[in-house]
Amino acid sequence: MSAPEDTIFGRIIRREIPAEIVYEDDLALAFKDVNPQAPVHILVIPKQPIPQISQAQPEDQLLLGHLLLTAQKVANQAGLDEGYRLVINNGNNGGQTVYHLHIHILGGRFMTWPPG
Ligand code: DGP
Repeated sequence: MSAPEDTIFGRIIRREIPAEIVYEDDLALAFKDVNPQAPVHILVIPKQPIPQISQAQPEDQLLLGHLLLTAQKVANQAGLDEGYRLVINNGNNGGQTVYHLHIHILGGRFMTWPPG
């Protein structure tokens, strides 16, 4: 697995490649997904890279809480008053393709269940 610093998201954090950034603070960045699966599809990532949720540690507790509250804030900012879905894909069977932890915010349409 590549070092987290080497993922495409690390390059977005460092502004080496462009992204439509919608929110930033000291700990987190949120930007529009390049391949949207819903009218609103935003990714929330920690600036400190954790490869995947299964590798998070007890000391990441505050950061993980911050990411969820950031997702809430960004969803509100995007006007998703009718609801939205937060998704974390983990590992190969979870459909994870970028190994820098990210929360998907999906909204702007009804989300079917179960997901694929
Ligand atoms: P996942 O499959 O959960 O690892 O989701 C990775 C998401 O990242 C996927 O929905 C597409 C998105 N993505 C991949 N590369 C880029 C990129 O260069 N820019 C942006 N904005 N999104 C990207």
